[in-house]
Amino acid sequence: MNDNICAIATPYGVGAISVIRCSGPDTFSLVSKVFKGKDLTKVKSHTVHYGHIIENNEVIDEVLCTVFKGPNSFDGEDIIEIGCHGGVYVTNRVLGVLLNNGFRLAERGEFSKRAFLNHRLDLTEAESIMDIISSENDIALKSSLSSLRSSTKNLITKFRDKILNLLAEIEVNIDYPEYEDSVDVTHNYIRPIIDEMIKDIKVILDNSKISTIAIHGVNTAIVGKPNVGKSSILNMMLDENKAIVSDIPGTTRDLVEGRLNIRNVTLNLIDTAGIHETEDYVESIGIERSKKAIEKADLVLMVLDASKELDDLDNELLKLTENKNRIIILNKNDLDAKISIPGSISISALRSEGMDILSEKILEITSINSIKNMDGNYLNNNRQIALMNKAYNSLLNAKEATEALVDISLIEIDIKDAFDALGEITGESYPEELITALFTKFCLGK
Ligand SMILES: Nc1nc2c(ncn2[C@@H]2O[C@H](COP(=O)(O)OP(=O)(O)OP(=O)(O)O)[C@@H](O)[C@H]2O)c(=O)[nH]1
Ligand SMILES: [Mg+2]
Repeated sequence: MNDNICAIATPYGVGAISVIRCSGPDTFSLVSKVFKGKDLTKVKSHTVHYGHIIENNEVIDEVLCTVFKGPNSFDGEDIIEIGCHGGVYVTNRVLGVLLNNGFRLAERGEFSKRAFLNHRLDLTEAESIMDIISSENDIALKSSLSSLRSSTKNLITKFRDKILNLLAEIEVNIDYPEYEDSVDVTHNYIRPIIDEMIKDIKVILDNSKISTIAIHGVNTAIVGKPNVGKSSILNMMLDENKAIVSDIPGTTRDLVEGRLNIRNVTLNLIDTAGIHETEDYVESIGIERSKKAIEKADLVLMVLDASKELDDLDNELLKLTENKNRIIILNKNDLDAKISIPGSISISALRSEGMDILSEKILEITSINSIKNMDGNYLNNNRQIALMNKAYNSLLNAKEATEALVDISLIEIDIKDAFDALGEITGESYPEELITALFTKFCLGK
């Protein structure tokens, strides 16, 4: 049995209004005790009522109460949302009145947890609410909204149903081998079924890599030798003088970061210290960081000075970044060109020329726009992706076992593991303590 909880659901600070959310079996009678207006135990669901919050005959605030009767509410319980004036002090006074009159302060994510436990939402839908709140671009918002409308749940359920069917066939075969109508579950029978699922899941995992980058931003490192114009390029891209530019090699000594959106693609840009041999201690630390930034980058902008011949260091850097998702930028094209490299782009950061080509190239290489053709066939949440990977590996093990002709009752264990991992994504097989840990990552009042 749930108790009665309340929390401020709007951000802490001054605004026009604040909303305090109350939920639990006695919500209507408890709020009615402190609300001077209508008797909220007698009003219709989904209606709004004007009145005052009162304590010891003193008016605390003028409010609007929105009433939702369970189970047709966010968390399936009786809910009242009190809209009061949006000052920190007055909101806390109203909250205090509720706490003095039978409500307990909700924990983080407790409303969403109740919605999950009352089967109003599955885990993917609950997570999508937080993903909507933290969305920073259109792709993130759209994919979280579609997840809230069950796209992820349906995706997972499709695989779970297939696996369940296979598990049932295996079981029938083991338990009733004499039963004539059942299919003969041999290694050759189950292998293609597993193989097809492996292929389908691989597509989802590959798509998810792209969508994750699209949602959280492409980690983009600008790298190259000293003085080639990396900081100038950062400034050009951000359209501000964020990094110091000078003709002294070694100007940038530590990472400089910036964030920008190119037609819905978010880039987390890092300008790095020019890489070269140095005796200078501080500079050498910066160079170490540059190398780490290359390792972590989803995209490397490899900058060369077009007005100078390639030297050993350029070649070394080209080699170092060759296996990365990379764009080679020949900067300083306002000067006489000494080099040309197929597939590279040519710009002048000094004159702010070339941003268009650079943007096009970035959109092309990150394949982020392909997300439009993925038709919801991806996951956008790291927890979900990790579990999908687990299911994938279990199915790979199962497939290998069919090839090695391992006893089918043993292969069944791997298939069952995949089934459970997928169930953890939607919350159908998720331990209680993990549920609690998960929801504490939510906002207060959510
Ligand atoms: N002619 C010309 N000069 C440029 C261009 N881009 C940058 N520069 C100049 O090149 C010099 C070095 O530029 P920075 O942007 O500081 O180079 P950096 O790669 O960040 O250098 P470090 O931080 O020392 O590694 C400055 O004098 C810039 O004005 C360009 O497109 N054309
Ligand atoms: Mg620099």
